[in-house]
Amino acid sequence: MKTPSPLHVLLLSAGVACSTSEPPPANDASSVTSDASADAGEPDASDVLDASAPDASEPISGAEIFLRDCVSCHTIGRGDQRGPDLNGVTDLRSRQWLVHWLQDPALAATRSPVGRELVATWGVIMPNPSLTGAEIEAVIDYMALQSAAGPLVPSEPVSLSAERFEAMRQRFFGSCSGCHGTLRRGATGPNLEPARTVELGTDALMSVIRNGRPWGMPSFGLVGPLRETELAEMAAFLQQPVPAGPPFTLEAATARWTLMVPVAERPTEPQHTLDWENFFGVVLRDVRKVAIFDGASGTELARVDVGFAVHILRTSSTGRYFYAIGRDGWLTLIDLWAPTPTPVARVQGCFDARSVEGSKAPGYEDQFIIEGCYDPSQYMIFDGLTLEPLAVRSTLGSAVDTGEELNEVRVASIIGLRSAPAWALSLKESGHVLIVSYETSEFPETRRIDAERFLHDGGLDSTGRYFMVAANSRNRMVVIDLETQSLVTTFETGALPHPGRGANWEDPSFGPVNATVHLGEPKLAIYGTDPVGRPENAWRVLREVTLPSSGSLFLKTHPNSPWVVMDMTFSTDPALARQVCAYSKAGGVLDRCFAVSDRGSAVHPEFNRGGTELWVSVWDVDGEIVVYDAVTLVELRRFTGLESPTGKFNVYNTAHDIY
Ligand code: DHE
Repeated sequence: MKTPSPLHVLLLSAGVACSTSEPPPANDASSVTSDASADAGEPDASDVLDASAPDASEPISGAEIFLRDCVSCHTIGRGDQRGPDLNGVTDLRSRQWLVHWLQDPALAATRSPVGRELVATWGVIMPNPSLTGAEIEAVIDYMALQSAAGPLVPSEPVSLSAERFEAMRQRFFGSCSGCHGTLRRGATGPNLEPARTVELGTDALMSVIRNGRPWGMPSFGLVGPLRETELAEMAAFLQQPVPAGPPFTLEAATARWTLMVPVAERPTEPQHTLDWENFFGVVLRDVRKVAIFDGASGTELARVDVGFAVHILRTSSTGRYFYAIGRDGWLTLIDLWAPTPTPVARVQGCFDARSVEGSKAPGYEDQFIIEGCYDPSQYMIFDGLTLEPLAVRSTLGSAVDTGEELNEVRVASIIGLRSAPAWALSLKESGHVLIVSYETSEFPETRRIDAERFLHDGGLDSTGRYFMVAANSRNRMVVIDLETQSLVTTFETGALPHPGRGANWEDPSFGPVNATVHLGEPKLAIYGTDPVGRPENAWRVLREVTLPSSGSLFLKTHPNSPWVVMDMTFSTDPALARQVCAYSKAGGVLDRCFAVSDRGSAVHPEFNRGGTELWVSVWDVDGEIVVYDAVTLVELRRFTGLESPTGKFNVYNTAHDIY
């Protein structure tokens, strides 16, 4: 192997790096012959899959390469998967064609008629397996031999002790359940219940987990956290029935609630002279901490311990408090008026959570907090100043489209309305937007708006009236009118839209617009948001801009910056994952993409309060925050020594929904 990353090239479409090697012959479609053995030595029979374990000192065999890199998408004799069944492929294509294809699929896909046809049929260019010449010969020999020997039967799953089953359950919870669901029914990622995983088989599961896939699945075996021995254990775990999770009650939350600083002991005005509305909270994802920076001086003011793999921060309506939500459901309230930012209360509302929001309606500022849970399917409401648990409700219900009763309905994004004392909750599996009122202590659910299944992340338009949320595995954006509390429309943008909170600006031709980037294709899609002033443009894609890669997570802008800036964090090309791109609002074009660092991945652009600085995280164990001038995009400074910095949240912009 030339590199440790056999599947590290993406490639849904444009922006694919080109190679200089020769393309397949132009007449390859007609040159398909049965010449598999013509110019290669006879394969060794031990290359068929049930061969005994390999000797580490021996070169890797064709069978091993196939199992390691190819079975995630292909079978031999067991039907098409993500890619075609390769049974008899060596009879169908010439050896020369296969060699060219395996050397550089992107080049072969553009230059050869068969390649073009394959891309049109399968909708994706095969990732480059990065094989040496000898490995290519070996894998072609193996495909011929296995086709002759009969269907490739998946390996038996390894047996799991109760202890290893529990370890894999925890691993799944930590790394996989966010996309595939705690009950493995699928959402952003596909269904992983036994009916499907047993059919896929041990080898295919191991290969996908090890190498990732171009449409957003990380390569967990190559970049962590799974070790090679754990791949087999995870593949075995996934083929077993899904373990049911226990409930999480209000009493359980109350038992886990700690009030460190009672309200009466908190200051009534800021205990420092700093511009606390320009503080940034930076998530240090893997070390359970949030770093708080003074945006003006760049000084790190505090590092606060919060939950396991802390996910995001939100601010209270006034901005005085940061709310930190961890994937383990722990919620921490941090007081920014204390002499140094200090945690003042902590509580756990469920086992697995992603979202949190405060009460924002006039007269209710900072009074209540809601936590949206992934597991169990519920939300919990707390007192906004003490975190005392007040109410818990299940979100279980039926799907908007099929009416099927669901046993998992996770809470994704939450918006605090300003026009009414209520929150809007995106219910992922069922496809509803739920309106929960905090006008009375019963916290009634006042509306359940039918929207679209698999709701995920979203934000407001510049007026605050419309909530635009991605139904990402439906490739659509959903628009909710928060004033009438009803669905406006849904519209398609591209493969797996992922806007974060989106970005609002004035397009010179189209008026007020918002936009999303995509996990599944290299595209920025820009759509109109003004149904009153520009009804002809509202809720339709007006501009599509091609990015160098898919795998984007977030985009941001600020009224004072000429740029909309976006990342490509989950690009399978590590060089592109380190870049961000800047779209010119005035020019209507992608102006530039640039590397933020020589390591890790660039993630989550965020502006300072005045819109004069742009902050970007370098997500790496040896991570950084890189600060740019928000007009010139010249680097101003770098904060180093940060472990796995991901999201960062400016107090003023978060409190006032400026993005
Ligand atoms: Fe997030 C927002 C869920 C993985 C960083 N993420 C959100 C929201 C949801 C969500 C529902 C919207 C919250 C809201 O607005 O109320 N995130 C999930 C997942 O289910 C998923 C895909 C997988 C998982 O296992 O958690 C996931 N998220 C990640 C990451 O891996 C990221 C990049 C790094 C990390 O630290 O976890 C990440 N998510 C973020 C950030 C936001 C976010 C920074 C807030 C964006 C903003 O600008 O407000």
